[in-house]
Amino acid sequence: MKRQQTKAEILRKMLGEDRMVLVAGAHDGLSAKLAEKHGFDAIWASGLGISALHTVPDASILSMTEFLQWAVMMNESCSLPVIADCDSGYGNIHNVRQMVEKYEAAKIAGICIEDKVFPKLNSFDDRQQVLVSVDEFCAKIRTAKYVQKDPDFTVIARVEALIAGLGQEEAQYRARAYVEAGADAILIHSKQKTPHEIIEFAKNWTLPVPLIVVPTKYPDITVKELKNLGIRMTIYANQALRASVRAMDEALKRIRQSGTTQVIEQEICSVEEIFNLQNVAKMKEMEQIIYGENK
Ligand code: SPV
Ligand code: MG
Repeated sequence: MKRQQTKAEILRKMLGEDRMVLVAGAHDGLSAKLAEKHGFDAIWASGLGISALHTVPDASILSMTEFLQWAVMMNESCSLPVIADCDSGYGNIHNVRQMVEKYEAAKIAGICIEDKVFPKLNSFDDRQQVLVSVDEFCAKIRTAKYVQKDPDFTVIARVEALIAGLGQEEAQYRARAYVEAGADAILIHSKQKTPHEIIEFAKNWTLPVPLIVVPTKYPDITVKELKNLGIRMTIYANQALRASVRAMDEALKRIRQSGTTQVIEQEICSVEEIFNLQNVAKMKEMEQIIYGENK
């Protein structure tokens, strides 16, 4: 019998293909399952999303164990590989070691760490972003690569130089150093309202290591345009989160305004749809197998 591919293998293979890998940001099992339903290739266990669910800032407030717990929930809720957003690695190289051991043991397909200090701030926070030195971040990447047991486990290095306003040269310099340190892919992040920074970065990228983008602030760009720039993975990090907040907010407001749920009944999903997402059919199937027709 053919051995089933691991999720780490699936992710690594996708990153090696000449195509755009589409990743949906998720914040729990339900959002991960919906991303799978709509044909995304992988899940981004979003730090912003998991923090938002707990109504705390995306600023290293939750612990690594809490982030891991939610990534595991996503992993178990769908068959897609999960890339865990591991912020700045939850501390120094010793924290990175613990993190890689735990995430790998939990069958998370890959992790992403960013070159910011710990505790971090979300990239769109308007306060000054502080980066660690290239040497310090390279040591974290080398640690992650040294610690991983499965060669397919993916380590993504995220460059925040553009976010911190340090310019293209610094971004390229850092990205190259991170590749040298062993990164399997580079996530280049930008908070500009147009994709000009990403376009310039991608045009100057000559290494055979995949580039990843998160087009939150420059939403006009299409997958086709990103593909033409040589980008290999696009992460829609928080659209499902934002959509769900808007939908819940609207529904609750309208119930209070009108004193009945009838006004929104046609716009919200049915209880049956929830049952489907909960795999109730599987439960019934099990009863059939165990108890047969005439229980
Ligand atoms: C996240 O989803 O937590 C990310 C992407 O890291 S961003 O919010 O753009 O920093
Ligand atoms: Mg994050």
